[in-house]
Amino acid sequence: MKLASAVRGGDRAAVAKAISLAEDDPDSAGALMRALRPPRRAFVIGVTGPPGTGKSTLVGRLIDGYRRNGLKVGVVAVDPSSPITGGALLGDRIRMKAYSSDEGVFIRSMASRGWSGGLSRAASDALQILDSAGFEVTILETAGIGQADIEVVGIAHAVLVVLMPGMGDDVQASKAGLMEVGDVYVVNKSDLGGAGQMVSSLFAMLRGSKGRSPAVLTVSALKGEGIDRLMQATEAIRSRLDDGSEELKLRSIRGMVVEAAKAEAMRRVETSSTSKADALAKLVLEGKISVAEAAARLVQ
Ligand SMILES: Nc1nc2c(ncn2[C@@H]2O[C@H](COP(=O)(O)OP(=O)(O)O)[C@@H](O)[C@H]2O)c(=O)[nH]1
Ligand SMILES: [Mg+2]
Repeated sequence: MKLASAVRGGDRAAVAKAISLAEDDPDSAGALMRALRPPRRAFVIGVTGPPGTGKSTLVGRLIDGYRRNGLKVGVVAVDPSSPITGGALLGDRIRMKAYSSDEGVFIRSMASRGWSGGLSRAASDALQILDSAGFEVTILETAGIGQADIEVVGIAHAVLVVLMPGMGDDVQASKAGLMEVGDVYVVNKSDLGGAGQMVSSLFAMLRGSKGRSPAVLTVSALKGEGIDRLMQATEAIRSRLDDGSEELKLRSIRGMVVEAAKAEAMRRVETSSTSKADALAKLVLEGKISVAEAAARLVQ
């Protein structure tokens, strides 16, 4: 496949085209994804957290840090359609401009449109495309509003949850699962004060999650403070990957398989003929099979 080999050759236009396919045309994207090599090289960082906490600003710092280390960085930012972060979209564009002359950086924004219709699969595909194109670090930024936004960062080797001072109650009240996914909890905007209190309430909340000991760091993405320690934390995870940690590799690939499977199941439901659904419904009506069994057969 021509597009696949152009992507593998690192052709930027091909990468952009391939990601558009992943967003707009699941069928062709499926063929492309099969033609690409299985993911294996890139270190995948997931960045999530409520809107406005400074995720995009922090991603900019990570890009700078990894570029300084000589690594190529690809970013997929899923912008929430919520008007609260309208400014972030503009911010992303400005940042995109700043990197447009650096061949070692590729940034792509996707509109979330409420995550319906397999956007998490599109994001997962985009990360694999960037991997195939030779980006050594890939970053997925999603706004941690709903479960789907947060779940998708499960495809990352390292998950950063970005919060800011004064958010303790919001995080505690949210059922979205931010407290379960993080490898590193970043209290950003330390320049505003109140970060210490936020760190204490984070530790209190994390005490409940057994068997996990995520790091908690304070940074100011705006001022560039604490970024070295954050880089050390992510680099410690990346070195486990380089040491061949199969557990870590499996975790990311398992996440990608699950995202692709969810999208595939949805596609099968949507494209299944009404006659097949009708036939299954009839079997349920006749008491021959359960609804659950009919559902399983529908996606088979
Ligand atoms: N004071 C302060 N503001 C910050 C910091 N990091 C980001 N911001 C600001 O917070 C706003 C939201 O940042 P953005 O990165 O777009 O947040 P996102 O929605 O989480 O991606 C912007 O106005 C940033 O300039 C920080 O460390 N300190
Ligand atoms: Mg953002």
